[in-house]
Amino acid sequence: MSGKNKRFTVTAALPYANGPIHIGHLAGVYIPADIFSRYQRLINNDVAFICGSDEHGVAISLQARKESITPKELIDRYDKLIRDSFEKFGISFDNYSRTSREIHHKNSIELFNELNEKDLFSSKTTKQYYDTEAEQFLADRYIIGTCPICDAENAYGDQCENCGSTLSTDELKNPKSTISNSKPILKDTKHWYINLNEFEDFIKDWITKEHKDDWKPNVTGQVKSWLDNGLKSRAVTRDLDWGIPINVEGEEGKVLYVWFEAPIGYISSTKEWAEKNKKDWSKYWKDENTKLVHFIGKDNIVFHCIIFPIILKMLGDYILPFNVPANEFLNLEGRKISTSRNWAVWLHEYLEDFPNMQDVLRYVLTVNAPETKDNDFTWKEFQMRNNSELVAIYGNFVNRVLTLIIKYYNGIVPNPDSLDNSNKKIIEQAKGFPKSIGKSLDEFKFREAIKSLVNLARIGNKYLADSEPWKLQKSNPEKVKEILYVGYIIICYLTILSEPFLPNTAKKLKSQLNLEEIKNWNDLDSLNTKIDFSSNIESKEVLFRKIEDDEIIRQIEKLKKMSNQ
Ligand code: B3M
Ligand code: ZN
Repeated sequence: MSGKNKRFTVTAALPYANGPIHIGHLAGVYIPADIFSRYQRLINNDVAFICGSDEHGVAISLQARKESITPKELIDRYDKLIRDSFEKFGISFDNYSRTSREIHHKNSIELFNELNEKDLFSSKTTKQYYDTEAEQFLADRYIIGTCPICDAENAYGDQCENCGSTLSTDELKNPKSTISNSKPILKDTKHWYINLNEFEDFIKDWITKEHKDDWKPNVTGQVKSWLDNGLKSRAVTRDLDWGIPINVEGEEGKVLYVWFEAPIGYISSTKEWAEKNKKDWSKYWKDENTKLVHFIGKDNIVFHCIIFPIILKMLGDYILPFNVPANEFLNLEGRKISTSRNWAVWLHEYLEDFPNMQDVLRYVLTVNAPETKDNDFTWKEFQMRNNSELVAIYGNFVNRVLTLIIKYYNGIVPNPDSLDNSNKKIIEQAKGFPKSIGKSLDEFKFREAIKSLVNLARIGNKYLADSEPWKLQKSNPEKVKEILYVGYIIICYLTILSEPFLPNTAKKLKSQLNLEEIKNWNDLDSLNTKIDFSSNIESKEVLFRKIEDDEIIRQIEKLKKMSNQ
């Protein structure tokens, strides 16, 4: 466990406000970011957990055009849906902003002008693809063609969804406009460029040397392949009618490239939070003692490990990311999750279909997270993990101990005068879990951490089965007191250590066990002084209910029906 009042700025990728949140987003980004932030707060560290809706870019304009509404109407609808579903799911952002807000427009333009006035951009006129029918330049997703890397058809101008490569429009073969389907012409236009190539050595030293051991290999590997191909200059402006205008005399119609300003959105959202909470935002972005951690999916690695760090470096007095623990992708029932093909489990629909079962989805998406390779979510496994792990191990252990305490002692936790060596050993074992789980979380190993948590419940179950207190009630009541005291202590550890992963379950248990006194993990060191041996524990509804086959069949049928539409 780190702790001792460190400061973290934790960012989670700003979701595009052009569609709902699905389980791939949760598994890849938002659940690990939330677990990490909750954990750091629980060991007394200062955390700014920052996010917001990403509301510019061609992805927004295209979806609005598809739905025959304005981009503003689109982002207002999805910003609200996304914000509400995160809130109901319990992602504990300190601030969730949106890049259409004035504070971000102002902040982005200030930083663009600062770099422009330092002459750190090169502005040049080049030939860009232009659609003569739609009478507009074709940036990013306004153009498709054959991917120069993997030859996949329908690669976008900025990214190939097949091989994940980040592209520039002029690299596409057989380009076609996604607006009019016509073959575009080349036309002169002026843009502002960052010469990434000038920072190649900086990136190489910073990531492949300084962070070769503490960054995940899937991240450093992707950065290395980018470096092997050589960094090129990239435009930070676009000819678009939707975005943040650069307000340069004679250059009307030019906006900031969404990937230039969206990461700056983390800073804008921090400023907004700091203003509301009377904090100094610069402590979270300019103080060398602050650790900046970006939670993202693998398709955003280049922007968070190369382009944004170079922008921060150019600005001069900003901190660089301490870690970027990017996850791989989550598939669904063996197929890639796809918003356009409606092949997804949407968070807002899950919350309706499985009310008050946020922790079950948190659990399954953590224990099965695509941390080092793409992974698959199936409804069958969702049911199996809930029934055989949460119900049968975690819930069963807690229920058996509390039922016996209520039955034998009317809910008053027994407080034996002494413990025999075997019982002392079990408690010592439980005492080791905060450190081991904390180490896994400090290293962004969330699967390992949550498996260790369930292991603690397994140890409790085995301890109870081996001790069989129900057989000793008459012959050795003192021994029964020891056993149920030890069982209760294990439940206390399980409860407090569950808070980052299963916050709703932890909250229920803390209230049932009168453990509200325990505010953080360090309080576990003086657990006995925090236990109220005078108040009764009452029996409450079970922590986790069984999920029946018909619920899963319904979900699979719904998925197939929705995707055939
Ligand atoms: N809006 C998410 C994506 O690429 C993108 C992240 C921005 S983080 C600054 O799907
Ligand atoms: Zn490709």
